[in-house]
Amino acid sequence: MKKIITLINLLLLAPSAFAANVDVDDAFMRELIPGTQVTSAYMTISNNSDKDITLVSVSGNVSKRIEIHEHTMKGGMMQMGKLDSIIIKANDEVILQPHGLHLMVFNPSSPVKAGEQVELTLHFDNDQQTKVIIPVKGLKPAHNH
Ligand SMILES: [Cu+2]
Repeated sequence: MKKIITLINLLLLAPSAFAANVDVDDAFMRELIPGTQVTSAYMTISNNSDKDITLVSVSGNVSKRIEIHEHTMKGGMMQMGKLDSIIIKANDEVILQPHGLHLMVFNPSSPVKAGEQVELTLHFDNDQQTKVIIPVKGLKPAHNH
């Protein structure tokens, strides 16, 4: 029943949008580094369908500008570049993680502190989209033991 309500909400909000057949796991946004206006977000996106799906953009409630980025090594230097999209192959997954693919979040409208939750919407080709609520994690991993 819950799933039906979610689908109806999605249709009411955006009549042309359809929920994408993907799962998002291990998602989090990094706390904003003090003194900067940029942070990043990571997740694993699994495509549960028999067709390739393309992530074309990401929007969120804390930023008007979120870009898909990748890190690459060039001449021994780590460089960061913007991607237009990410293809997630049929029944496969793509991992966004530190030092690899990531979402770059520019000029967040709030400080984005550890413990908060933020909302992201992943926009795929064919008007499909998936909304996720993800936690904000601190700059350093917690060492509690
Ligand atoms: Cu980046």
